[in-house]
Amino acid sequence: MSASGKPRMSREHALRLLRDMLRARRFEERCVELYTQEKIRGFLHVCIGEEAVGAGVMFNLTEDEAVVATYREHGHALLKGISMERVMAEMYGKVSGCAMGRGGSMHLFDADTRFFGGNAIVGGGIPMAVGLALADKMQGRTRATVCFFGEGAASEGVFYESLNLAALWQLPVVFICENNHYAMGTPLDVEHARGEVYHKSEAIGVPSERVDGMSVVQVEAAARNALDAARSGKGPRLIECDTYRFRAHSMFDPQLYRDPAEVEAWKEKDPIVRLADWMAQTGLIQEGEREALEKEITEEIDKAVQFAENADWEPPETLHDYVSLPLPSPLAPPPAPESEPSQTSMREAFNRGLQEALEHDERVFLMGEDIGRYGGCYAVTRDLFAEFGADRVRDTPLAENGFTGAGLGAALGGMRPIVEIMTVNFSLLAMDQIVNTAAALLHMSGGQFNVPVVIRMATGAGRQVAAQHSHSLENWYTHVPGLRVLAPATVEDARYMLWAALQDPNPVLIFEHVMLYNHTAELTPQPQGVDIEKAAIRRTGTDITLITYGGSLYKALEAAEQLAAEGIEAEVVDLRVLRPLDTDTLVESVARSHRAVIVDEGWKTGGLAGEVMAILNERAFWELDAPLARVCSEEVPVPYPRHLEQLVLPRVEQIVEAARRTLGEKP
Ligand SMILES: Cc1ncc(C[n+]2csc(CCOP(=O)(O)OP(=O)(O)O)c2C)c(N)n1
Ligand SMILES: [Mg+2]
Repeated sequence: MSASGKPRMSREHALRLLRDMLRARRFEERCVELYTQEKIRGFLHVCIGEEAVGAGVMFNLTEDEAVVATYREHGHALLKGISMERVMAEMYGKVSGCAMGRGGSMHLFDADTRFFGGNAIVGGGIPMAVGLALADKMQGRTRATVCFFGEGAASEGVFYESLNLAALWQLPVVFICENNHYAMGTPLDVEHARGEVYHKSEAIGVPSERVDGMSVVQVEAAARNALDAARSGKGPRLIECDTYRFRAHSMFDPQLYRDPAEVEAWKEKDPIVRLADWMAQTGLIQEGEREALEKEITEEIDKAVQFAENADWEPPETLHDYVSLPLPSPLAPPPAPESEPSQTSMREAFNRGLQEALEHDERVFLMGEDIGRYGGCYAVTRDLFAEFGADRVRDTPLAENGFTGAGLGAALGGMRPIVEIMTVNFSLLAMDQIVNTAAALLHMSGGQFNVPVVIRMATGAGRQVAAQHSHSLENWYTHVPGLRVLAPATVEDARYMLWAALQDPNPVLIFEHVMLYNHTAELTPQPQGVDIEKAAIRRTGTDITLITYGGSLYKALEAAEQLAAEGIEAEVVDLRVLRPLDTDTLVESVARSHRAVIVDEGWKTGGLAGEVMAILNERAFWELDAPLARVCSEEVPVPYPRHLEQLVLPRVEQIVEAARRTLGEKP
């Protein structure tokens, strides 16, 4: 603003803002047409009416500053610098699109311009932006990350969790709330008890302001200040842009919830008309220039449509590409393996793995609740805070979805975060980030964004902590393509799997059974490390195969000893890697023994044991001499009293009995 209070702006500056808004507007108008022609399918959410926000914010961004957006992000994607051709091809679902056509309208991505999506989970991108900013701060970079979301997202818990993290850690992130007064058909006064989002963020500790989002000049000025603050180490900022969408929420929306007169009233504030009129009045735009601009944009759109029309569909053969990236082969050996065998508890083994990773890879940091000052709720991270400090052993507030999302954002930003979630029951609060984002991102982005995050958590029952701390839900994660799921059950795996997991370019979940933390055995040094791809045969035998993992391994081994006393030699296979399953080892073992019992602390219905049985049915049916059997937990929430808890869990005598029964069956 000039001293007189009137905006002062160069001709180029104003022309670019006008051009940017017009590009977004005309592009989306064409998309609406193409939608009615069924060239574009799925959900289509246009931001027509809201262009001043994207244009104003993007104006001052540098190419390497990251943007995280929503499903209403065509304008943001174009203005961040993705070519219109690639965006349009993505709208068509063609392989030349900016996400290989796999994402469509709601999932635009581009690694070159650091456009991280396109996120169709309302609020889902907010912690990712926090993590990207955290990675920049930890790596000493002075750039900002920008995160767009609607006022609807500001009702989600993850909004509060993420802003709190950004404020606590003073991260260089600028939050842009596009308050368009509706979340689908829900008006602002039904969404929020107090409609101004900036009050909420201010209360959290993020300096915030509200601007007229129909004025690109005001948005741009506010964004410039916020970006400067973020870049200069002053921490996060939030700008709430008061704006309005002129069209329906999506193409399926008959707009029953709002009065057409209200829409017309807002159209009077059209940000494009407003800027263009002002430019005409002040002589910043000359006769004929607007027409020339429109013509240039129409030509660009025509070209983009032509490009999309001519582009190819992804061939079916590459459907499975980029579900996961391959592991490096060979894996690098651990940098500091033990030199001598020694009696070691699983807890110590995990701790040493973490210590080694922190010491030998400066990108590694730990993040989670009570992992630092408290030493970890199961004391796995004990002493690491004292050795590595608060930055690298980072205590978080109680915010599973927020800090897990920040972890994957930090992984995208070049770090190697190890996120600890206290127990698998609590990980359900973070499932959105793990399943909807971390696991899907690589495929959804057409191979552009992999998420090398490691997430550790305790699992299992046996400590009388009842129904909300005791379940074995790891098999829920084994359902999800894109994740690697590990279940170390020996001291060697506990000690060395982490180093391998950190080399995985994909998200890895490590499940640590609570009853194994005190399990102590001689740790045999593994100078080459351990693999994270194969199951392990922990005991050989040819009469029957007992297949298990995690906390049930030692029950299966004990059952095998009891069976041996009866002259039955059981082979015990430790799955170790729950996804992707090493089916070859299972099939080979069953081909030798012809009988199998699967032992799984999860519930039977929909569980991992059933999956293993199905695989053996598909791949080893003709090797079997008896029906497969399984021993799982009783189908009840785990109760508190010890006698009942023990009754729920797989017991050695049940395994022995199942094996005997299986051996008694005649083909
Ligand atoms: C977690 C989640 N809940 C519900 C939806 C369905 N949904 C999609 S958009 C939307 C409204 C979001 O409103 P807002 O955040 O204000 O963004 P706007 O659409 O207004 O730009 C809803 C409820 C979703 N995609 N994700
Ligand atoms: Mg909204």
